[in-house]
Amino acid sequence: MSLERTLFIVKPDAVQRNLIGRILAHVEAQGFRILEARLARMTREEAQSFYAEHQGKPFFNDLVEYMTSGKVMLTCLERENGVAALREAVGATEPAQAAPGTVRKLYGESKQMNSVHASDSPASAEREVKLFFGVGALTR
Ligand code: FUP
Repeated sequence: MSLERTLFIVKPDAVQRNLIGRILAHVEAQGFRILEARLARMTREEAQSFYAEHQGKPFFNDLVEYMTSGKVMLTCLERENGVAALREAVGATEPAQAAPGTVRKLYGESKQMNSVHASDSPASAEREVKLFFGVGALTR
């Protein structure tokens, strides 16, 4: 295992409910280091590009609408085995099915408003970190 970087986003529903601090404290307590962080409202183009793999699915337009509905907290996190470890810390897409103690179980409201995003593979992590923080965030 080695240090890995991954993209973690506190989504609009959680930002709106004042959960940024609690959610970042939760992942920091599990050994993730915050390398980059920026509060921003995604543009429509950014959200469409970010979720390009879901283009054409029935939930795509609603998903883009939701992700651009308010500010998100964009972060790049680093940890040993970071990509898989963060997916485990975040839990299943549907909060009702997420394991106890995971971020989505604790804070998620629905499959769409599930409070956070975590990259699903090393390749996705690289693409997503680059999209929001530039290629330099992968090495510096
Ligand atoms: P995840 O990797 O857990 O974020 O989940 P997916 O990549 O499968 O889905 C991306 C986002 O699309 C989810 F966070 C929520 C949304 N989604 C829906 O709103 N409805 C669905 O049926 C599936 C996903």
